[in-house]
Amino acid sequence: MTAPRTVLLTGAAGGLGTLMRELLPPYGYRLRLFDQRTIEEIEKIEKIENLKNIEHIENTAGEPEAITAELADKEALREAVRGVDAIVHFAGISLEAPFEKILRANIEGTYHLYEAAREAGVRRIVFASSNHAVGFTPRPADGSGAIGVDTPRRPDTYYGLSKGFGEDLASLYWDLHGIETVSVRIGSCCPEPTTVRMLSTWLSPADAARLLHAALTAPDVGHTVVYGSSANTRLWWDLSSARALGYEPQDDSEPYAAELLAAQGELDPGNPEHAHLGGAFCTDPPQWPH
Ligand code: 15L
Repeated sequence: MTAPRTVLLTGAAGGLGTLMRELLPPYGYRLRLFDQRTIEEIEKIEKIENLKNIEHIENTAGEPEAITAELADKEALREAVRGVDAIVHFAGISLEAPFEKILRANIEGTYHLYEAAREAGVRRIVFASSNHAVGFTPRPADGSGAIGVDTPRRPDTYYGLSKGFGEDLASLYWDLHGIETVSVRIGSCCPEPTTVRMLSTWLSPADAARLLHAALTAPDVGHTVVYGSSANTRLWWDLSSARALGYEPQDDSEPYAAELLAAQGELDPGNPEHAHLGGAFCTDPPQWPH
């Protein structure tokens, strides 16, 4: 696939979106930003026009443009996908929430996005799936990276369930409509690991950008599922399908291990929170605040 130039980034004002707004453009992408939050939260862009409930922001050379709308807004989505070469789909609820909210934001929202992509002829999507699609999978005792992408889905929350739906939707739109997707089961993407669990699940922001670039440019991906982590010494899952796209992780959480283990201790296999890939999502999931 020729390198996509213009990429729609949904969830652009979120945690991951904020990191990738900075880290993706150096790979040569021009980002179009999409988020339901007020555009003031998206920096360095200038408001030029209001149209109904869609805010169109900036369109001058070299700067991104932005649209503030919900994924349920089909008109806004049509506008957002027009002319883009690919989509990176981060938007939605990224923690646990009542099913009705997950249904609207993650399940219906992702469906609306794929429909807009199909209508506009967009050929490649990178979907932010999550380790929580398989969160109730028992964790390996070591860093053998033994959990493959073919492990049966065992969602740990409605949130994880919605990520499984997104992966299946991607599979359907590949088979039916020829839209390619890389579904990335992201581990824990943050500047530094802050828990012992994250020593296994951590995805450094720089590696996240490397992985997204590989997912956007690898040829003939059809629908490919990959795990999204750095090359952690204590990795639980298998990165081979990500590496097959050309992803070469550069970071490892191990330099943080001594301090985190001294403060928190080793994971306890007898503790249900520590016994599964999804960690606390299996026992007391963090709740979406909105
Ligand atoms: C996720 O899917 C969440 O969106 C993120 O907030 C983290 O909790 C991450 O998983 C994780 O498992 O650490």
